[in-house]
Amino acid sequence: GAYVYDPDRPAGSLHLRAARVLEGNWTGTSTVPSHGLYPHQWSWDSAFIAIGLRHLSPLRAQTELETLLGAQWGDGRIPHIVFNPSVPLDAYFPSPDFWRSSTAGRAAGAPRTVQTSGIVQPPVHALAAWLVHQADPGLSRSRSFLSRMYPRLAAWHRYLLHRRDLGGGGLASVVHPWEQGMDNSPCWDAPLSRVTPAAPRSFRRADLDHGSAEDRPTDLDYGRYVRLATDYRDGGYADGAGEFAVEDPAFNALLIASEHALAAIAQELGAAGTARHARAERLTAALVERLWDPAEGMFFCRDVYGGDERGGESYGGDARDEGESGALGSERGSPESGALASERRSSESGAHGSERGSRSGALAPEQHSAESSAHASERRSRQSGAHASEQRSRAGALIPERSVAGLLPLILPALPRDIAATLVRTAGGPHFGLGGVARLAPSYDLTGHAFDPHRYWRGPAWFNTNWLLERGLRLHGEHGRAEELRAALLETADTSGFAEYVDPYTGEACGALGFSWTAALTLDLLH
Ligand code: 9WN
Repeated sequence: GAYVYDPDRPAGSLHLRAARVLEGNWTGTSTVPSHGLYPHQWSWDSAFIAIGLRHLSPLRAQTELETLLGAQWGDGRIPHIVFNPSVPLDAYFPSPDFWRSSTAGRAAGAPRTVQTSGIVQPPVHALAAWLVHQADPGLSRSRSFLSRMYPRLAAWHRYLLHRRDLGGGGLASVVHPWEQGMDNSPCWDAPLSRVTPAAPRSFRRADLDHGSAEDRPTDLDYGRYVRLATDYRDGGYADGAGEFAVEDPAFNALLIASEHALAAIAQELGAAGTARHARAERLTAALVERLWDPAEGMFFCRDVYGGDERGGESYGGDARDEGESGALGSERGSPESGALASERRSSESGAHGSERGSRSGALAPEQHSAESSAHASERRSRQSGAHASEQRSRAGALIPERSVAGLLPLILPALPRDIAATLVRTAGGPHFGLGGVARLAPSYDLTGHAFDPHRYWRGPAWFNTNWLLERGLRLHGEHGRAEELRAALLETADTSGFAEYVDPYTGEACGALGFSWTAALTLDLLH
């Protein structure tokens, strides 16, 4: 698809420079996040990229999502990486020979012809597909874009809401920090501390060839990432057997927002969207019930295996090792309050640990093939939707770390008004400094014990999370704050050279430059 340049925009404008970044990162069928550090296709990157690309070439935006969903597994999962076979194996770690999707993933229905990872990333895809459709409904209809995407997106949500309901409370769990997308967030420190790292010499990090070591996750983090991924692979990518399971507010909020989008897609295709909207509302209620902390005024992650016999150690124990800073409330400096504290107390007293049976999940038989009609999958998902609520839930424990993930449910239309108002206040308060000391919302608590303004997801500000906050502010009528954030995003994208992430105070560029989702979301904000 040819690029559509607006002749009214001056040459060299922000719009043009953002478009050039996407042009440079386009491979012919999809867009790399950045050629050096991330030379393949990434799942949630592609969703954000498509949202920007739709303003330049709706055809490319559709193709971006079609390529990704073309690598979907039979069980419904959308892999977090689709590998480009022409890129050398040692350009990125872990490479296809680590994941071995076409052999190790056979039982889970991994594709035979394309190599992928076996984990997932946040489900932004239905939202992206709907926004891409809206950019050029005529083209979309003429290519049957939505009717081809719908059954795949429905199978994807079904996978997450059933196979991944490891806590039994209706929400999806991530089984690896890479799945949530904020790889080294301090939220993972406690659950990761129970994972024995893989031997440092058993793998070679390619990321350090491109990124500075101070900005990237540590070797110890990588040892644990490798261990979790290896165990998952060696178990045939079957769900429910791993050591790590976390219910994350951002991952689930994106799933719910995408469920609303899927309802809109179903309606566009002539089916009823009401059941999906209703399910999205039920999920919003489950999110509030399981992850909202009224005293802290934000959402927290739930460590599904935290504080039970499986993990062995409850928070407050000393499961962490060599020089890792504590993720514990007692080391946090501030006294705990509210639900978080009582949650911890009950997990320490071992009140929740005996319900392991709920984790195996007696679910409806999976449909292994993508369905042919929107109506059929709508009906089936309604039927299977009944099963999740019949499971007993396990409590686990909330993780007392403030991540920007805990603000992102602001994107949800069915969020109770008082919760939305509280989130807006928390975003502007001392922990996130939005509209105050911070230029953009940091990935992690400015006052947190693990805060580092340059280390990846432990403090720097990212454009995708801030773009989501901007949307959430607008959705809940906070137009002034949204406008301010939009202006800050555009300015920072411009001055940082479309950086991967920035110092939240100064806007100084970190990580890769010419990063695709930064450019794509800039374009979206310009429209
Ligand atoms: C692991 C591609 C991805 C993003 C993630 C970001 C980073 C990969 C890595 O890059 O993760 O998936 O190698 O660090 O954390 O959010 O999707 O841009």
